Parts: sequence; C-alpha cells; structure tokens
Amino acid sequence: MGIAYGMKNMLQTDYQYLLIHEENGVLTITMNRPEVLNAFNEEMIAELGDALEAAARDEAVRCVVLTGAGRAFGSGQDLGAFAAIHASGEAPKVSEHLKKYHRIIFAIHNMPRPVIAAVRGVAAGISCNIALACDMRIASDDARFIEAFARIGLVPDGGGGYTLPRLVGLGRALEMAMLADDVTAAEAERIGLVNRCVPAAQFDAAVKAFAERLASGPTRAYGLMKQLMYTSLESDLQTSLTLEGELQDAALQTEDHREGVAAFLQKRKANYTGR
Ligand code: LHQ
Repeated sequence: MGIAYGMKNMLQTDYQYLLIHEENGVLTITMNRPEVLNAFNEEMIAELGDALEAAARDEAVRCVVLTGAGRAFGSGQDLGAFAAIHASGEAPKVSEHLKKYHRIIFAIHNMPRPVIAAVRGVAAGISCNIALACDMRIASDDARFIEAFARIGLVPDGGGGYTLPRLVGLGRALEMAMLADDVTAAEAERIGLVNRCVPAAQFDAAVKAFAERLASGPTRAYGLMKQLMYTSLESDLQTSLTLEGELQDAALQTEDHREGVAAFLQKRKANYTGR
C-alpha cells in the first residue's frame, strides 16, 4: 500500500506492523502482528507513537480507535524480541526502553480528540495498560484483561500504576496487579474498567457506531473536556474550577457551540464540523 494523503496533512498508511483506516472522521489504528497476539516489538512501539502523533496533527481525524488484528488486542511486550535484545549485550536499562512506550501514552493523553480502545480477546501486560490509557474502552464479550506482570515478577508498567487505581479503585487495582488473574469482559464492565461490553458478533458494528457518534460530535469541546478531566485528577477544586472557566471561554468561541445553540433554537439536529 502506498502513502495516502489526508485533506490537510499527510496521512501515512504504509506501516510495517500497523493497519490504518480512515472513514467518516474515525481513524482506526490496528496493531498487526496476529501471530504473536500483537506483542510489541521495537518497530511496532515506534510506529504506534508515530501514528498517534500524526493523528493528533490531522484535523480530519475526529476520533481514534486503537485495536488489534486477529483474535487479540495485544499480549504486551514481545518477550522473544526483548530477550534477543538482552542476549545481544546492548540492551538499554528497561527504564530507557519504557520511555518508548511512554511516548504512546502521552500521545493518547494529549490527543485533542477521543481515543477509544476496541478490545477483542486478550489484552495482557503493557497492551492492557495501553488500552487503559485510552479515553474509553469497548470490549467484546470474549475479551480478557491481564495485568500479566506479576506472572513474570515485574511491576505494572505502561502507566498501569497510574490508570488502574483511578479506574477501578486502589483495592481492585492491587488485586489485579498482584494476582494477575484474567479479568473477563463482563467483570471489567462491572468494575468500570471498560465503558461497555458487547457480544462478539456485534463488536465491529458497536465500535463503529460508538466511534462515529464521537467523530460527529463537537470535537474541540471534547478535546477541552479531556484537558479538564485529566487535569482535575491532579488538582484541587479551585484549580479545576479556574480551568473550567478558561476552557469554557475557549469552547464558547467554537463554531460547534454556535451550531449547537442554533440547532436547539431551530428544533433540529446539530451538524457539528469539529471547528
Ligand atoms: C507471544 C507473546 C509475547 C511473544 C503470546 N511475546 N510472543 C516491559 C518492559 C520489559 C520487559 C518486559 O515487559 C514489559 C511489559 C510487558 O508487557 S510485560 C508482559 C509481557 N506479556 C506477557 O507476559 C504475556 C505473555 N503471553 C501470555 O501469557 C499468553 O500468550 C496470553 C495469556 C497473552 C494468551 O494466551 P493464549 O491465548 O493461550 O495464546 P498463546 O500463549 O498460545 O499465544 C499465541 C502465540 O503468541 C504463541 O506463539 P506460537 O508460536 O506458540 O503460536 C505465543 O508464544 C505468542 N505470544 N504472547 N508477549
């Protein structure tokens, strides 16, 4: 596949380990190493960082979906590839290696529009935690979430120590980290780890409908909402209320705000353009 060019920015689609599909404002990034359940090798880590940063620059993209090819979302670090790097004697400290993943997490966090993880099958290790770093998660009912780190004597990385207690509370977070048991999709929905769980047969349609609904919303307000909520996790009430005012000043300047009010007054559905 060659390089396709988006309306405003170049949209690269010729990745080695990612599939890229854009439709109706939804950019779907599919991690594509199904033979190892989409385990991360060096190239896929770098490509995912590149693709997310490119999506953030492309205003035609109004929602990003991150998913996996084949029967899994992802199985975490490719343990074979990691062992091979170590065996070569040139391995960086793991903390240096993790910085390559941190780029992915920051790209999701800073993306000024929604990022959805669409999880089918297993999401283990750092793949699980990258799903948790996304703004929202849809799971197929065959999904399972595994904080696999304890199984190999490691601590959760990929931001799991940050996202897990915030999503499910400290007690459940520690249980998931320490026992490293499979958490089924139904259980994940019950404890708030995923936004919704849908039957496998309806998964693709449900993801598409959810993502397209977000992609036709007031995109700039969505970006401001991310900023407001992520900042409030770290700040006191006064700081959050001050930021709320600043962000509402910005939201009020958008075309979508004007369109939303006009649509209400004219008793019609709003046609948001993302501007
Ligand atoms: C894999 C992998 C995999 C390579 C399945 N690598 N091939 C950060 C920094 C530094 C160091 C280490 O790690 C990290 C972050 C992390 O992510 S740590 C956690 C790493 N991930 C794991 O420990 C999970 C390892 N995988 C598994 O436990 C199982 O494969 C799960 C539970 C994910 C799925 O089990 P099954 O559905 O039974 O599938 P399978 O085990 O048969 O896997 C299918 C194939 O995929 C198989 O290859 P084969 O040639 O036999 O068909 C696996 O070897 C391969 N694969 N995960 N991470």
